[in-house]
Amino acid sequence: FLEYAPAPESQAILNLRSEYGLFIDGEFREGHGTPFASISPATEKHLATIAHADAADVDAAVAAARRAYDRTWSRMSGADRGKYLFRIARLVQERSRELAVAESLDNGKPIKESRDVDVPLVAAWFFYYAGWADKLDHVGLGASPAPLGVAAQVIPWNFPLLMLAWKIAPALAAGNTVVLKPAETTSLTALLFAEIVQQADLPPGVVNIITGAGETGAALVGHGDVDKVAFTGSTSVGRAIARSVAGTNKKLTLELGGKAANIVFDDAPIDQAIEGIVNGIFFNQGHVCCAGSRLLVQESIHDEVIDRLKTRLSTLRLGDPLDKNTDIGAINSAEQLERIRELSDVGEAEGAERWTAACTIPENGFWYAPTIFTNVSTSHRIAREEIFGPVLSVLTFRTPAEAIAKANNTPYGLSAGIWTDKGSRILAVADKLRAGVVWANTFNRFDPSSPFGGYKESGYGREGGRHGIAAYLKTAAPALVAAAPAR
Ligand code: TXE
Repeated sequence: FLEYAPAPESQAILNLRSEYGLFIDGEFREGHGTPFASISPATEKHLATIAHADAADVDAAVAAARRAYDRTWSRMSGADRGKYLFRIARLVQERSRELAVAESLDNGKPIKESRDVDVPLVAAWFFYYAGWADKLDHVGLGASPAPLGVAAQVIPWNFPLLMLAWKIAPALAAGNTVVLKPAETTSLTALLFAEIVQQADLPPGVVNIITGAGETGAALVGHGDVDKVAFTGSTSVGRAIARSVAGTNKKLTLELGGKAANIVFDDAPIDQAIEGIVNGIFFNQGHVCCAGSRLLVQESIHDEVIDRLKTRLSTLRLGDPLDKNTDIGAINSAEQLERIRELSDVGEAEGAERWTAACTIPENGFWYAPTIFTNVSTSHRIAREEIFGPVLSVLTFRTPAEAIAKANNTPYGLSAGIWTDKGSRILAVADKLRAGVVWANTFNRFDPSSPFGGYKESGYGREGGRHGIAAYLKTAAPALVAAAPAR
């Protein structure tokens, strides 16, 4: 079962195995559930068979993480934990080409994104948190902050490897052990990461990767011996997880959906803004929780911006994710394609005007051409619900106050963008936006030192920076202060 047998589809580029087991206690093993297929969304061809973890496998993974926590990882110095994380970061760099190809094959995203964005950021995240590990120890009065214990981590399919890094790097740096479940349509790179964990010689059980669908995730986050739950995914599953964790001692962070406003004022640097709007919503086919999916454009420049956007979108190349000239890759799954189609049809039925870029759609696979809706109002479903696809809803405003009111008129609050020439306006508007991240004259920029997370239905807790590591630590005991003797 676990023999190293390259799958025919990808053997020329990658040494993918044809079957992958669960990664528990430092080794790959069979799951008790029925294995499932991983397919390429661009071709619908079979990539590999993936093991399915049932409740007994979840138990075994959590037990392995607990043993590793008690016996090795929580007892190790921060400096030693840091060395392992640095080693992982370097191995990610060494295997970056292979990881990028696997990510594009399995997820459908363009290779220029997985190669230039996803994989480099994965390494950056491990380097950054490796640097934190020894800063948490200190000598002298007062306790060092303590890890929480075993972390259960469930991630989505839009940035499979990067979301893994966001979850695993801070958890390990802080001294926790982890059981992570990738999304069922994108398990491959998490399993390649498990190989890296072996190569880096991490003590068995520190990182466990279990694969499966929603029930596997539910069994993991509901497990009685888990101390921390971290989830990124849909708001509905986030709510179910919050309910299952309520009343337990588990700490919880949730990173959920978004409907970000990208606000363009009439004094904006227009060439830069057009690129920022395109990057904001069409990067990764719009499968981005912080995507700039609502364009709020000042009325006086609306027609010019829309004309220029249409011209720019007509130059985007849709197709083979492994072609380095591709701008728009495949939609991750048939289900997601259906959701995008349904909500876009609702947009038209509600009276918005649809424009679609003229692209040749490949015969097989799941594809959606870049689409813009104009004449959208704040009450339209396409202005309120996350489409999670390459679809932009355009609204207009006249004054900064109206822009702020419209931007905040959403159940979400993950991110926002402001385009203007005036620094004072950036500060004044950003201050009033109820969003966890506000980009000014840029969009979708990520850095491991910046905290990322949402207001309202976008979840709670922050990932990245010192806030991200604090989410995996018990509050440090107060330092002892010795009183001066009374005279
Ligand atoms: O997400 P799910 P789906 C949004 C986006 C998208 C929609 C549906 O709008 O169209 O959600 O996507 C695991 N207990 N986002 O259905 O179901 C699941 O196996 C524990 C936004 O794919 O939330 C997977 O690993 N885990 C988002 C992960 O949760 C459960 C990213 C995410 O799947 C579970 C993804 C359960 N009961 C979707 N049910 C973002 N914010 O980035 C499922 N899972």
